[in-house]
Amino acid sequence: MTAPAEGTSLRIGIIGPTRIGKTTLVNTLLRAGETAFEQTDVRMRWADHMTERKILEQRAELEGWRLSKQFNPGALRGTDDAFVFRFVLETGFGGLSMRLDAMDYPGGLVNPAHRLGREAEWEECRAFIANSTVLVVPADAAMLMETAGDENRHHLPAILTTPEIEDVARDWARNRHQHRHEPALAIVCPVRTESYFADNGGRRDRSDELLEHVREVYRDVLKVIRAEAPATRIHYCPVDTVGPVEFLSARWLPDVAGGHPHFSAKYRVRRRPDGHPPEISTAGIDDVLVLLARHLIDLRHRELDVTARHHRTSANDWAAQAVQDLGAMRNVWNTVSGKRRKARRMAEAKRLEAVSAEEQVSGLAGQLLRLAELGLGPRHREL
Ligand SMILES: Nc1nc2c(ncn2[C@@H]2O[C@H](COP(=O)(O)OP(=O)(O)OP(=O)(O)O)[C@@H](O)[C@H]2O)c(=O)[nH]1
Ligand SMILES: [Mg+2]
Repeated sequence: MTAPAEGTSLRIGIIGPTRIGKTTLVNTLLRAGETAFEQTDVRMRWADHMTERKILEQRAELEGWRLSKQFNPGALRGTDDAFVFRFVLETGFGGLSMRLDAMDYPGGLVNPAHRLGREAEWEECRAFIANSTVLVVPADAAMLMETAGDENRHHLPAILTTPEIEDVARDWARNRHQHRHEPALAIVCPVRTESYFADNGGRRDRSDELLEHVREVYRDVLKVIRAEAPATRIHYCPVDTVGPVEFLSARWLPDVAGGHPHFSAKYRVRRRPDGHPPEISTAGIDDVLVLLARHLIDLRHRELDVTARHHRTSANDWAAQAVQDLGAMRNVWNTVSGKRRKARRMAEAKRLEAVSAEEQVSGLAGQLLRLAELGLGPRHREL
């Protein structure tokens, strides 16, 4: 089991190039985690002050957009240094919680041409991702959709760093395959999907097209996960992290250093029909949250089940020793020397430990059932 002992953390590995939306996704996840799952009491919250600070910084930027009515989906600052977001997932049962870490880093590190002098930093991030329980791959929906039929589309693998993502996904999948008794979870998350769904203020539903583009552009990433860890469940969860914005136009900007051109998209703000200022309105993020919560609680459930069985066997063994018939002489000796008393005491202690672990196992099973009943939204697919 790689599910952690007390005090250690489960990991979420996010792999994607610069400006794809990694930091925004982590922030959106936490914001959703604070309020989602009302029926289950499952919650996700920050676990340390540095994480709280990062989350509040991005929230302040988003609030600034709201107040100035200037939504600018390219304007949030990029990440300068690798940073581990630390979360707590409260299972909603008996005060049982799990620690969760997600590594965020400047996406420029993924591209070998942009990481000169920062190789050690990247190796650390790469190792974190490879050893993660869950792999998350954000994808830029606007870039996938708006470059279809464009002569510059052949730059997508270089811009989206899909070959580098494939390498990291291979390491992750090999690692998961070594723990194949555990379920393995990968989530592909297209972001900037506001213009391609009609469920969050958008006018047109182009979700089928988006799915096809993701399958096409990330084909080799999906292939390598399936080849190296065939039991992995690969989920597809498109997410709007902003909401009231609409793709307007895009152009290709030449690279000053002579590299591939850059895709630059413009968005307009959707006004609300009642004339009020637009509000941030996320969509699709609850699916990611439900999948993560189910997966992680499932891991803890399995781990506790093993512990409960172990305590139960041990309790039975001690109980058997307490009444074992070893012949008249040794029976008397074991009673006089206190051996039988000790065996009875141990049997009782182990029985209590088994009962407590069994209660937790059945409590978590109940939570898993409730999470399953919550279901997943209409945006979700399994790949
Ligand atoms: N409209 C819209 N904009 C998004 C979405 N997700 C991210 N963005 C914007 O895309 C820009 C880049 O997002 P980041 O989260 O900073 O990207 P990153 O992958 O962390 O980038 P680096 O830190 O450079 O690696 C930000 O200005 C976000 O506001 C989305 O779902 N919808
Ligand atoms: Mg970032």
